[in-house]
Amino acid sequence: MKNQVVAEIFNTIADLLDVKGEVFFKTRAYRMAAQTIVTLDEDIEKIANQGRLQTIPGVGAALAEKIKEIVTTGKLKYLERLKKEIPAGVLDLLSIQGLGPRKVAALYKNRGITSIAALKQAASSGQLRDLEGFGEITERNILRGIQLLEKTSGRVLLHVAYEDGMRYLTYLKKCKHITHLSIAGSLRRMKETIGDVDILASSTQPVKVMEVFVSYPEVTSVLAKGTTKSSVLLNDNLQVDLRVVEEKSYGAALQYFTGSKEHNVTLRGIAIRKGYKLNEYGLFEKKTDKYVTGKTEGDIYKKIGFSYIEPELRENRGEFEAAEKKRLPTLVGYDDIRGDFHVHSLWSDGSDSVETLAQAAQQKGYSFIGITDHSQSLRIANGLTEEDIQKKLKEIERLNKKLPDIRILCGTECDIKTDGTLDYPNKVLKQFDFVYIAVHTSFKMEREAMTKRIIRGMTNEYVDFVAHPTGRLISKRDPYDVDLQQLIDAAQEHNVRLEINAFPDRLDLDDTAAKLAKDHGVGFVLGTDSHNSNHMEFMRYGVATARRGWLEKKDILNTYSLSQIEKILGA
Ligand code: DGT
Ligand code: CA
Ligand code: CA
Repeated sequence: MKNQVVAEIFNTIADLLDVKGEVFFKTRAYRMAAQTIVTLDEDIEKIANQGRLQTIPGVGAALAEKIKEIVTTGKLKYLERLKKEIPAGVLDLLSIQGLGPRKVAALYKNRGITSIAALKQAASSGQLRDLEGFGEITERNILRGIQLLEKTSGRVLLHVAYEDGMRYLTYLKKCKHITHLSIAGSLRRMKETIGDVDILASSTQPVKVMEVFVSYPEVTSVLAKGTTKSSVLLNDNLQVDLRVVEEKSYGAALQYFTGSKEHNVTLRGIAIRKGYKLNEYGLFEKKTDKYVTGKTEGDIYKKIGFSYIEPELRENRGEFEAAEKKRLPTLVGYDDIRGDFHVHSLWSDGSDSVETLAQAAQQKGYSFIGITDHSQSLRIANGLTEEDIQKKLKEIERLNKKLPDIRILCGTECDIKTDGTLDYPNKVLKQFDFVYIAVHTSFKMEREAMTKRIIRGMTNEYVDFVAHPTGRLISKRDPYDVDLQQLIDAAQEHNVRLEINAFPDRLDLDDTAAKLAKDHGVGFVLGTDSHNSNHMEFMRYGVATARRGWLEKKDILNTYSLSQIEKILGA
């Protein structure tokens, strides 16, 4: 499918136009179209060949022409022209936290900076502070942003590795020499970023399995090929490792290669104290080296004296103690979710209609969907006026009659202003089925002011949930400075649920914050923050984060029955 190619070109155009200083609505059109195209189920080439491009939301005649050119020639002349105006490295600067198009343009035009390395050099030697709109603080922020980027470089977001890993598994499953097959490593633990994908197989014909492994069509280079271990690079540069073991070691190897390393080190220590030796081949008696068990993970944990520990818990964060006391949580399941609370529609900055979204939710087997468009002052996301809300409420009422198998809840993602007041008056807020509040502006406030701001928002009687409570974007933006403990206490006190936002670069609250909040009696909601119907798939990453935060079904409103939810929300 060329969808990814088209989307990438459109995003690059938008970036280039931004740096050039083009008007906002023009770049937005490219970004919206890219966002839609990349998540279409259908091949864009097929749509183009059938002359249906303009049926894609946000694609008009001009964009349709450009898509046609891309799918037929693989290139776009317009992009080539733009690229001649601005060197490639300049766009890299946009990935640094806090650097918007205007600052990037200034760095390029006034200082000739065309790479992250050059920027780092200039910022650390104090050469930027006298540039208009910059200062010593900007320099420090730039260095911090570069550091953040370096910290996660070489790692990919969970959803990228998950999709690659699942496609690879589907391919390997066809190999008849493989008896057992599983994802291992950080991907099995569903960590928020992934270094490389680990796959484990059992077979009596490892050589043949390796041959199949390296012949996968998405492989661009084979880094190593042996009889027990091979490594390849995929066309998106992600590394995948495969280990092949014997049947009797499969459970031990799965346990070992799932990690985390910290979990394994602790487990091995405990095994030794109990008279065993544990490695990737099995559990053995320490004195005699006699094989005790190794076929399944469950057997190994049991022999050492624990109940089974779910992969998402294997981070050495208290799971052994809990397992020993039989107090491990029964984690929320990936199939326990009955609906999505955080979905944007065409009314604000989403690219699908409420009806399309509701039908997609129904297809997923959901019993409800919460449509949460932005509030009035968030102009860049086309926030809704009070008048729009009346129309939206009417539309949802009509659709609820038309689609009796799914309940559409009319929500809002209402901005918290800097003083903690909300972007709609109470007489408007009370008309929604539920109210999310969120920070989308003035991220740089002082800790105390930011904490007060959000807590004041939570005290409003119509507020139900706080969306993406810390505002972080993985590898792109630090959380805003907020006292998490105070936020958690306020959530508990005012009976406001905190969101685990499932959008892959947010996952906010993160796993450790979620655990902390749970330990203080806070309830949760999951929301994908979808901007089109395909984004609803991201729910699994929200569930994963919840599981990594030790959350159970009862902690998460999305697992409740519709009638319970309606009762709780008064909807
Ligand atoms: P990643 O790839 O950085 O996202 O994280 P992992 O956890 O997938 O790490 P990776 O791919 O280096 O290794 C996979 C698993 O193998 C790891 O989770 C635990 C196990 N492992 C690797 N090296 C060691 C080690 O030195 N000691 C122990 N006990 N286990 C290890
Ligand atoms: Ca790995
Ligand atoms: Ca690995």
